[in-house]
Amino acid sequence: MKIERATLREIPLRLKEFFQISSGGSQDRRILLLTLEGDGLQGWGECVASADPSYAYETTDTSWHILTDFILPSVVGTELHSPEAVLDPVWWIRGHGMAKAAVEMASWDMAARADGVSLSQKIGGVRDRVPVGVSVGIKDTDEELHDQVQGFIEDGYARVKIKVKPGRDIDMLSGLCERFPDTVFMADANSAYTLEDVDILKALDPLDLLMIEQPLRYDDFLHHARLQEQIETPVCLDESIKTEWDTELALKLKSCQVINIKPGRVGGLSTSCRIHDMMADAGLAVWCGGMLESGVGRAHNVALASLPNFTLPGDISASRRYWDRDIVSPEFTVADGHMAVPTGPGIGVEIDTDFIESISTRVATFGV
Ligand code: OSB
Ligand code: MG
Repeated sequence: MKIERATLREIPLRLKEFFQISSGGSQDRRILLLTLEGDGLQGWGECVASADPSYAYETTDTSWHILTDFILPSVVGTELHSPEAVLDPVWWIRGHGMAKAAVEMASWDMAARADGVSLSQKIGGVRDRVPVGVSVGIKDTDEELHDQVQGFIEDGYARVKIKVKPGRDIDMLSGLCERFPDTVFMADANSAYTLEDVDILKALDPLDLLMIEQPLRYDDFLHHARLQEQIETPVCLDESIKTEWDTELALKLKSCQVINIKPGRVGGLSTSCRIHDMMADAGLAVWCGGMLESGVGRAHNVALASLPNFTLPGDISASRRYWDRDIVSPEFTVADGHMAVPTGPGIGVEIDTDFIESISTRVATFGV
């Protein structure tokens, strides 16, 4: 199968509400969508970069640059022997995993469609529905937070992740655990603490949180290991894990007990599967994170989360948690703490191309 053509589009999508994390926040997402075409087939991918570099160094604009100036001109016109190999022509590009992932994931979708199987089947998924949770941004008041959490509990999410930062941590989380004693909570600090804050993080032990995600620096492994020695709550790494080599290092150093795999962060589904396997071999669980994706990215995430070792609920929420109108149909929904894995060919959802074209702010096309 040859990759005859690639189309990259930027679309603005407005979140229903501002999403605040310790390092930044956003409401107006600028999402890049990639379509690969060849042999009468299409494959879709989404780039998870944010508009600003507050989560990772990549942004919507760096991704556009790397994709249009380097990756797409080299990949279009090549033979797609396997989805893993699609990026071989640009093996020399360092980093930029989010830009690369858009291409890699679109090629998996295309390859699954070529075989007439769902993406989940193509990558070895074993579940027809996956446990899902929700990620709640930082709120100024406990009242606001409790109201929102109450709503998500009513929606049936299997666990609730709370964004934390210094000053919005111990008291806020204690209040939540007291008010909602039957709910499984976890926290995500997006690197807001240092090892000097160990007493704050230790004080969370009695709350029995499912885990604490990325408490320390985005690029740190050693201090996370030192921290894990001193606290009971399992440490989960997000930002720190960009490759399988990062995973090897984290396992060797015992920097974490859990990894949040985001295919869009680690360069795609092939690396995601390898990290999944490495963690399974180490006897450690993984879960699928989210980057406030549109329905295209969400469809990839749900397929990934159907692999055997994704035993913990993912940050894979219903379309209506994010958007007034998603770009796929049917929209993703949650029932009984689970989301159904699409069964149609490839990512298995219908993509609303008319809507996408009508809102695109820029388009770049490569190939005939
Ligand atoms: O740290 O997991 C994170 C969103 C944007 C950037 C970073 C993170 C998040 C989330 C949202 O937590 C998860 C979702 O997509 O629902
Ligand atoms: Mg995170």
